[in-house]
Amino acid sequence: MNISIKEKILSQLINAKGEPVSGQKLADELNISRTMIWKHLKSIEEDGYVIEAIKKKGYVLQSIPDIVTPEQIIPNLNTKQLGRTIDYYTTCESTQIIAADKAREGAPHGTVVIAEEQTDGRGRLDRSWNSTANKGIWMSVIIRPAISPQFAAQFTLVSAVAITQAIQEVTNLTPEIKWPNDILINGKKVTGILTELQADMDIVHSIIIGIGVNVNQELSAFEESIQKTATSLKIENGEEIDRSLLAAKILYYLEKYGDLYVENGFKPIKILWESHNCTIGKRIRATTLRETLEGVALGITNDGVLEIKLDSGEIRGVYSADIHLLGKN
Ligand code: BTX
Repeated sequence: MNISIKEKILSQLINAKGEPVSGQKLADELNISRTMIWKHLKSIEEDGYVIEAIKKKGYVLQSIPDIVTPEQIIPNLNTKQLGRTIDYYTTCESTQIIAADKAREGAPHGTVVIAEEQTDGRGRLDRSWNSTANKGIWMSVIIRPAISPQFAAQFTLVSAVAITQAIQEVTNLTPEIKWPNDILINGKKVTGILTELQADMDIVHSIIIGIGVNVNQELSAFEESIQKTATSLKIENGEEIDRSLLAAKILYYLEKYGDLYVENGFKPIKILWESHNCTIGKRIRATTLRETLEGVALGITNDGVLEIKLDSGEIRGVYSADIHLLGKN
């Protein structure tokens, strides 16, 4: 990874955790003049960081802006490959479109595209995804696992488990997973996952996992049509959440469970998924592209397929559907 001088200076200021960092020491270590250090510090301040200069001691980072730049995410990142290359945008149409292009151009496993705002965020089946500026995590992760294309859809479930775990760790909230790709808190959607595949018949070139997490929005930030069904982490626990920390944790668990899945198959993920799910045992309506089924969700198979027991007693497996929870059996 190519780290710029500016990123190196910022990283030193962040790692100093409020202690002064000497300008001379920075200049010596980075082999540039004090004037250049000062210019980089000015540029860092223009990005929203507040830096105090203390005579004879150095520079202290007083506050950091709420942004999801690589400089903010990487110090919190505990991964081998995921998020080691981060492509950051203040605004874009959709991180998913940029990531798809990058994947075709050969971007390495683990590349992340992240934006403060999406003007045309996408959900499944070309639905739109509300992506308010500076309030959520809107990111697409390019992964290149050695699996057959037929197993790629299971990465939606792997991602759901990873995001749930990360939210739980950072906020103490208890999210639930509604099969296959919704994460809910108190029955409202806080996260959407869009898994897209670039593959040939028998080989996966890349999977692009689009992750949208509502983090710091107030209810009024959502379009009226979804105000009854959507929520944010802030609405649920009343506190602002550090988005870059949460993004780093999501990447951590995504790498951990992605590796677990590739090495050991779906079984261990299934157990985790089941422990977080709010679908099994419930009466549901499943709308697939072809039909609408009503019955009781029995569970997921070892392939991640949802089994539904219809009122006729017939058991049907669905691979992809919109699920409406109708209440307990
Ligand atoms: P989905 O098809 O399951 O959900 C889309 C539906 O969810 C919409 O039709 C609307 O009813 C509702 N909705 C829209 N925006 C929100 C929101 N912010 N919060 C709650 N509900 C909402 C889910 O598709 C997949 C979403 C993936 C989003 C990520 S963001 C990064 C990446 N880039 C991109 O364009 N998409 C992905």
